[in-house]
Amino acid sequence: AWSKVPQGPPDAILGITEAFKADSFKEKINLGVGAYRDDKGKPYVLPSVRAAEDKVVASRSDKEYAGITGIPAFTNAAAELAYGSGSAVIKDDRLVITQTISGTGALRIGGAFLERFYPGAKKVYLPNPSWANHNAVFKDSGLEVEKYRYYNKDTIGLDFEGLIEDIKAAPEGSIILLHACAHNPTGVDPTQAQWRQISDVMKSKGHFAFFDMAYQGFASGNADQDAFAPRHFVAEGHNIALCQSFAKNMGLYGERVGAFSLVCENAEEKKRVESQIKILIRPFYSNPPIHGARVASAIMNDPSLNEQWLGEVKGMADRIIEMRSLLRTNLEKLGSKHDWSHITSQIGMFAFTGLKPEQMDALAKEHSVYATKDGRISVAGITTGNVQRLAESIFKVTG
Ligand code: PLP
Ligand code: TYF
Repeated sequence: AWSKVPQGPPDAILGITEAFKADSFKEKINLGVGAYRDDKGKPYVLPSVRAAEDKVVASRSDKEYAGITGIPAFTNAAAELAYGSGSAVIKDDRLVITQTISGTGALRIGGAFLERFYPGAKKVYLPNPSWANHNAVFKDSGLEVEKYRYYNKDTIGLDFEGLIEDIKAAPEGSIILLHACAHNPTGVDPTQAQWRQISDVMKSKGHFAFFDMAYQGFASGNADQDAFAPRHFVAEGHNIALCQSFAKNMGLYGERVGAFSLVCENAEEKKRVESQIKILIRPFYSNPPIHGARVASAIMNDPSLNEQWLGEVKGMADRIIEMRSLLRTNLEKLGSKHDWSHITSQIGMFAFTGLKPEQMDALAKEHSVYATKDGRISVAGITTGNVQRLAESIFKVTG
């Protein structure tokens, strides 16, 4: 039956892990996939997650199905984390929120809801560049995908004028995808002043803001600060969509814990929208997995565990900031004549080095340093033990 099925290409990001594994060099460095590592280069399970997991196991809960929209104790806490405790949209009962299969699942449910119900053109504008999977998720949801200018190659920074021009030029009522913080892959975020302008322009055009927040807490180390953009949009009257992932900030990657929410006009609209979200999810997977959501819920609903967790998120964010700084100073010490200030000004898990595809190839072939061709490196893969060899390798391929 499948004789006509063509061979597909491997995933650009996950393929790097394969190449890394195949390399026998002892000091090889994997800066491909965006997953946090400790300073020994090992995956890190947060102590707060271990403690919450112990609580969940000790509770000897049954394994009954959750409802279609997941575990309420989890989604309620996720909403407070994203929108702020005491947020008006929660109090006014106009927020629809559902548990999802991590951030990707949130995007996919959001895509499907827009495809079915968005009253305007079924076209979503992504920043250029964006997380590679955005394109695939929205296309598979039946939406058209367009780009708006975001990154300026020459400044290795934000092309703010281009962004505003493109958002202004998009037809009224367009769907605009925004990375809430720690833009992947560039690590370049708008400032708060720029977010305010983006909000104003989008309001004047009647655009719909669709936020992807995969790194809350991971960018600055402060979860409230990282949620500035979606909270500001809501305060300005935007009825936003929001995707949340707990993969990075709780290190729950494979547990697939996330949420999708929609701010509605009022409680009556919320009820209608919620009913359709359920109808949409039911044939997808009926209801979400429970274990990871129970763990996240145990953390967020216990004040002391919650405080511990926020401290651990800050610890991860701080280690990344320190590695950025070490990489930059090592490059400068080697006498590199390039300006590496973007390595420390960028934010979040990734640095967009500005290295060309040929230079990335040379890094892999000659130095066993693996990362994506676009020049993105996962700073979370840098350690005090490998940063010097990394700097030397980058220095050698960039001259
Ligand atoms: N959105 C962005 C921008 C991401 O970088 C990621 C993960 O790398 C995700 C969403 C979703 O990840 P997950 O499905 O593991 O939560
Ligand atoms: O490194 C990145 O940008 C992500 C990592 O299910 C990732 O693509 C890998 C698997 C997955 C979600 C995100």
